Parts: sequence; structure tokens; C-alpha cells
Amino acid sequence: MPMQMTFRWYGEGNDKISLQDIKQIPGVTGIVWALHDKMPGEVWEVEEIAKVQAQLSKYGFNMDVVESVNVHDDIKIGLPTRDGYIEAYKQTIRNLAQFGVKVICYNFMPIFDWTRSDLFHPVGDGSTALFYEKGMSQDDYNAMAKYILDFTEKYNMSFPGWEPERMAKLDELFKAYKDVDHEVLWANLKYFLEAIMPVCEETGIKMAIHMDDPPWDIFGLPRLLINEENIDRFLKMVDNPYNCLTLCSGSLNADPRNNVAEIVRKHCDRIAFAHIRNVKHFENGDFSEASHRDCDGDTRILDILKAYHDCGYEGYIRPDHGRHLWGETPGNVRPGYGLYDRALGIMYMLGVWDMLDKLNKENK
Ligand code: DNO
Repeated sequence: MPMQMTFRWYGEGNDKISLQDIKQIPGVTGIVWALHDKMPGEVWEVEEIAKVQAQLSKYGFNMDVVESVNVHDDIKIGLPTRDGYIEAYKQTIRNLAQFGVKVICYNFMPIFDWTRSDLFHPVGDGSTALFYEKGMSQDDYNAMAKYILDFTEKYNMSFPGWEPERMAKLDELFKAYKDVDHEVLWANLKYFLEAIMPVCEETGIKMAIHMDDPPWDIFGLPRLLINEENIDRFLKMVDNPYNCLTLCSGSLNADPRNNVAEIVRKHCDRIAFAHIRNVKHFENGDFSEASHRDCDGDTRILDILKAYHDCGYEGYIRPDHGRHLWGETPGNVRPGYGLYDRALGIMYMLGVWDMLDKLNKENK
């Protein structure tokens, strides 16, 4: 089985891109989906999942990968209430299994999911991309959250992991996390995974943790999935074939010391889902996202694709964020998730992959 190309879609009424448009991108077999109106901790009901299945199957797409079933803060903090939320999570896994879901992508970042300081930063060619100004984002979490939430409110959007209900209680959340240092967070992650692994074994669903984005502590909050050493620790900590990675090249490579291709070669059998994204670094630690083409950024996309190919990767893959192109402006595009640059990214990846396949055959 070859690797399986997928495309993230935010759902009917929640994404301006249609399944019909996605169908025209060569090679896409599955849609990476989620029930985006669910709060962390709520069970995903069978009837709700069935609705999405009906939409996807009309176009012949599979629903094998979910991104994300978000983990409740009480689990990350380690509060006594966590057991109830873990039971709910297990029920969601069982419900998803009824529809053939194979992989759940999730993250274990305290309070915030991905963070950026500019969602539409000029790239220099007339397009824009997500941008992170290291200095600015370190200081004032309220200012950073306000920037994102003003955007989502203005354009009537919601970002996964940025639920306004949670963000309204930011100061309270920070207080609740005050004793959660790296070691406590590791222990809480282990507790969560050990509790759900039996359900994963029973249903065949792999849990694939997303890398922390950006890969360093922010606002004093600990982050774990940030480099090779910590990925090694994570996989050993719960050494189970259902405990896997969503290896996000862009998240990891925001720290230029990370060599993503090396991590692919080391842990290929535990990567259930690959996110391919290119990042350009600036000397002061800022970074901008870039096109998927190798030479447009510093992530070494060609080395990464070659590593997956050499390992015989058969998991799921998707283009990650793209630039905003050709009339994609605030208000008509989800930041990072336009149609065009992600479609170009897919063609780039498939071009590289097909050529590697061809060379392998010729050399046999
Ligand atoms: C950003 C995404 C993340 C990712 C979650 C997974 O665009 O890569 O939001 O979906 O961290 O839980």
C-alpha cells in the first residue's frame, strides 16, 4: 500500500472550500475532518459522525483520519475530574471506530493550540502566510489571544483549540496550570494514554499526537513534543504500536535545530500521520510559513519526503498550512487553509513521490 494523501476540511457551512473542489486535486483519497462544534470533553455521537460520513462518501472520500478530538484541560492539569473526561474520550473512540476511523490526531499543549502573531504576513511575492514574531508572542498572552479572537469574531469563524468559551477564562486557566511543570505534564499525558490504550487496541484506532507549535514553552506554559529527544521519551513512555505521532514538519522545524528527516527515519513505524509544511527562519527567531517547494524555506522538504519514501511509509499524509493566493484574503479564507497553495503542495509532494517510485522500479 502506498502512502495515502489527504486534505483537511472544516466541514459543511464551516469551510468555504467544497468537497467538489477537493475532488479535483489529484491523488486525494481521504478527508481529514472533525466535529468542530464540539467542546473538549464532549462525546462525539454516532448520529453526528454519520452525517459527515454521508457527505464524504458522496465524493468517494474516506474518513480514516480525524483532526482533532481535543483533550480537556482537566486531563492535562491532572484534576480528579479527569477520569470522567477520559471515559468520554473512550466513548468517542468507540463511536469513531464504528465508521472505520483509523487515526486520531490530537495535541497535549496547555491552553493554546498553535500560536502566531500575524495571520496574513506578506511573503514578498504578493501572497501572505502565517508568521510568528518570537519577541512579541512571548510577553503578553492576553494580547496574543486578543489578536486571534478579534480575527475570528470579525470574520465569524472559529479556530480549533481557540474556543471563545475557554479563551474568555484565560486568567483562570493560567491559574489552574500554575503547578503544571514539564514533569507533571509528562505524567498526565502518560496517565491519559495508558487509560485509553486498551480501547485503541480493541478498536484498532491509533492515537497520533501532534507536535507542539511552536516547539518551545510559551508564556511560561510547558511544552513537550518539541524535539527528537522528547519524541524518543514519548514513544518509550507508552511503548505501544497504537501510541503514535502526527509528525508535523513545520511545527518541529520552527526550531532550526530539529532535523525532521532524521526523526522520520528513526520512528517511521510509529508515524501514523505526516503533516508536510515548509518554514523560513529569520535570525532573530521569527519564522514565516512558505510554499511546499524545498528551496522556498528551510525545512528540507525533499530530505523529509525521501526519508518517508525510503522507509516505505504507508500512513496518511497531508499538506499542512499554505500561503494565501489568488484572491484569498481575510474573510474569505481560513488562515493557512486556503485551497490553492495546499493543492500546489500536493502536486509537489506527488511529483517527488512518483519520481522516487519510478527510480526505484528502474533500479530493480
Ligand atoms: C494547525 C494544526 C493544529 C493541529 C492540532 C492537533 O493548523 O496543525 O491546530 O490540528 O494541534 O490537535
